[in-house]
Amino acid sequence: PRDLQSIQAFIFERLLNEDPSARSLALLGTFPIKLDDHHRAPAILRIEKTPFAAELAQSLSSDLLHEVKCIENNDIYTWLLGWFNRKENAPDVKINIIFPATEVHIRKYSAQTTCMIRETPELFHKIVKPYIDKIPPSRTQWVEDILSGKSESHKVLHRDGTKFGYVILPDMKWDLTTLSSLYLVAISSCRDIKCLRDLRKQHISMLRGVQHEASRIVKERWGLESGGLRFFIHYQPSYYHFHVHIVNANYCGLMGMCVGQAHLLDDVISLLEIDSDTGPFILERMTLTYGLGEQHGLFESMNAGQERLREISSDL
Ligand code: M7G
Repeated sequence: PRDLQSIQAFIFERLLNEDPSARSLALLGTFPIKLDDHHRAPAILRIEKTPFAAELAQSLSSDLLHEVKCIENNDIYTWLLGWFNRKENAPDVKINIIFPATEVHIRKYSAQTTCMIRETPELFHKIVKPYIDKIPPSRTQWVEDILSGKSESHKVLHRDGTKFGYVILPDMKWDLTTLSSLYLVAISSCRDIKCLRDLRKQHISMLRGVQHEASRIVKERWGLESGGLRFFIHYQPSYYHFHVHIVNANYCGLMGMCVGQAHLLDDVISLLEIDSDTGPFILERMTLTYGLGEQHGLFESMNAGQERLREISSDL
């Protein structure tokens, strides 16, 4: 089958696979062996969306988009579905808008080389902690708006109001419909936990609560069985207000799921279980290794710190 007419002779039997990260479908069906249509043989059709051409950038504002539907808006972030043609079909694109975007956003979304960094406890205290402490609160205004109920309140799936409480809701990365790419986020209501390094034994029940409640909700609402979710924590995250990523376990391939940024929640809980009650604490004492883009605000100082460590170890 090489032309439109012979491809249209495909009779669909069943879906073999749906891969949202590869933007592809694998279909099983048949094609006629001869033109009479009585003799058919199995055929696999793998349909893949072609990559965007850079020229798309010019036509987006003029003639390309036919219709959009806003999924949600929070602070400076808006995410929408877009149609290139008539709206009866499934949406062609999901569009995320940051407006007004800061210099930090521009750097985050720019193509860049990643370098692996070994963050010792000393480097954390000397470089990373002061960096986190200097971040303006406006960077996590969207989190405050979720916690206070000002934004996305109708999307909240669970709210735990205890001392180490949290809110579970759909992540901005999700289109709210494609189960195979289901993506939720659990946001802690405790502002003192900035990142992975701040987790202590006392937070275990909150972390288990997130696992338990998210699994229950996802089973009730979307029918995903337990074991169907991957829970992880980013280090370094983009936003220093503690949160857990909750993703369909079969959804792979996003950059943020790589070793070198994602830490499985179960592994973190297991570390906390053997942690000390009074300190020194495991997550403060560990050397954490991660990939850092050269445009990241920590890159220059951390890279210089690494160089110094390399010089010291070669002197020994
Ligand atoms: P992260 O590990 O700090 O950084 O995760 P990342 O964005 O590099 O992954 C923050 C998570 O919160 C990400 O999964 C974001 O998609 C999600 N997120 C960010 N914002 C600004 C929003 C928002 O306004 N609403 C919702 N629901 N999720 C958001």
